[in-house]
Amino acid sequence: MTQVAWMMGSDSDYPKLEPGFKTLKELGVSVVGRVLSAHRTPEQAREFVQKSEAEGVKVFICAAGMAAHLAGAVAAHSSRPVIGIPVASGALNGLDALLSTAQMPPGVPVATVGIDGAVNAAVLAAQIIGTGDESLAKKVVEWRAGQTAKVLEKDKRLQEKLKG
Ligand code: RP5
Repeated sequence: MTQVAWMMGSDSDYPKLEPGFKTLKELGVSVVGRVLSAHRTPEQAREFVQKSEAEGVKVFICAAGMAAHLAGAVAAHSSRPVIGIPVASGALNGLDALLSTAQMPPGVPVATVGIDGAVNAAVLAAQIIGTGDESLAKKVVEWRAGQTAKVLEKDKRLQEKLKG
C-alpha cells in the first residue's frame, strides 16, 4: 500500500524535490509522485486526492511555487496530514509560495516546511507515519543518527585542517 502521495504543481519543481524522494527511499517509505496543479488541473488533483485517501495513503506532500495553493487545496479535500513545500520559482523566489502555503485559515492546517525543504518534508512524513509503525520510527532514529555521525566527521576533518 502506498504510504505517501507526493504532488507537485509542475515538472519544473521536481529537481528541487528529488532529494526528498531519495530520503523516503532510504527510509523505506512507499511513495507515488504526480504532477497535478491546483490551478491548471483542479479536477484531476481533487480526484487523485480522493482516490489516494480511499486507498489508504497516510500523508500528502504537496510542492508548488509562486501563488502556491496546491497544499491548501489538498487539505480542503482531505483530513489526512498535508505537508506543504513552498518551491523557489518566479519573481519572488519562493517567498510568495511560503506565505501562500503556510497561511492557512484555522481548521485546515498545512504543515509547511522551509522553501525547497523536500528532505524535511520526507522526514516529517516518515515521523508522522512512524507514530503508528514501530519499525519505521526506528529507521527514522537510525537515519538521524547517521546524519549526526556525518556532522561529527566533518567537525573532525575541520579540526585537523585547522591544526594544519
Ligand atoms: C507553480 O508554478 C509550479 O509549482 C511551479 O513552481 C511554477 C511554475 O510552473 P511551470 O510554469 O514551470 O510549469 O504552479
